[in-house]
Amino acid sequence: MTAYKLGKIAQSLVHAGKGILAADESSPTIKKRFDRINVPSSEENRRSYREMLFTTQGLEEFVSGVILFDETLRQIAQDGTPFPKVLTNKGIIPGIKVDKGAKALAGFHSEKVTEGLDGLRDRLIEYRELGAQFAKWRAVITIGEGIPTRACIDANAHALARYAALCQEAELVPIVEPEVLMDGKHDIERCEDVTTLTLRRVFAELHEQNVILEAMLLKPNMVISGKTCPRQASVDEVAEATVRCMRRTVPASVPGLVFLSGGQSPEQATENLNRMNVIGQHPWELSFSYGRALQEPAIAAWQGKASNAALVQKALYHRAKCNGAARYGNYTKEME
Ligand code: 5MM
Repeated sequence: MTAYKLGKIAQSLVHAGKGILAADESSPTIKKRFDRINVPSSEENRRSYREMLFTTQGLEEFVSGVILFDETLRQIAQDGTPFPKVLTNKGIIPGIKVDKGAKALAGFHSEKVTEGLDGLRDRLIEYRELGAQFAKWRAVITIGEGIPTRACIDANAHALARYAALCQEAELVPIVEPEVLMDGKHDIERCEDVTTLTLRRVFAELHEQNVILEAMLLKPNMVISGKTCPRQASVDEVAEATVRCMRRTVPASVPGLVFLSGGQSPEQATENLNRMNVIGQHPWELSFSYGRALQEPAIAAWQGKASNAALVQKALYHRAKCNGAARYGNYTKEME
């Protein structure tokens, strides 16, 4: 496949009015989500919950792609259809999380580096055969006293670039996700400084590793106040700071930015995305790749009961629709 064709997939993922559903929670993360509603994280519960999400009627109006976890990519719907086929039948592009998680960075306190490069070339070939058309790798940068260190940012940026190059070689569109966490009491200015430095280092490494920018997507955090910062920045401040930071760091040849929600409430994540699109003309599409901000109300509606399937799907459809409107800057609180 040519870079041109990979670029077309990247463009389809950021098609007007649509974004990505991140349903790639690893086993420990999905367990945390299920624990909150007292539902055991068995393989069947994970399968049936995700089948409800993927078979939501009309999801394809607002969702261009779904990121899956290794287990989910191999699972099948009740009628025997493999999940990747369930999605492509609806015109939704299946993707796969390929990193092996953020692990302690040796020699540094409380910082992490994402692992998973060993054997990645072979895994990517298998994922493509199973139907994935794009991939995702998440790096985690923590803000705190004296951190992040330059060494942590550089180690993660290098791994992200090596992953992205391998994806393009295997004919998968890489989503590059350097997440600066919103945990902590830092203010929005500190988040902007750290996000700016992180993205500068990521794009320098992508360049070094010959990654084709037209054939990838960036999944950044928004520039936002730390969760426990006494002064929470307004929607206008978040939108302005995020757009400014992205304009200073992300080349115009990248087709789209698919923001993560990072622990924002579903409404807050929609409102912030909407405001950025209201600000207007950008060199890239500004879209979403939300996990919690799309799924929180759906999981709450489920409570582990198959009889709640219609409520789960209604909740997911609603959030997807609101974010679809935010892609145009057309979201209003009345939609809630
Ligand atoms: C859905 O969660 C993804 C996988 O996380 P783990 O590897 O920790 O299980 C995660 O990468 C997610 O795609 C991003 O963090 C965006 O999700 P949010 O909830 O922040 O929008």
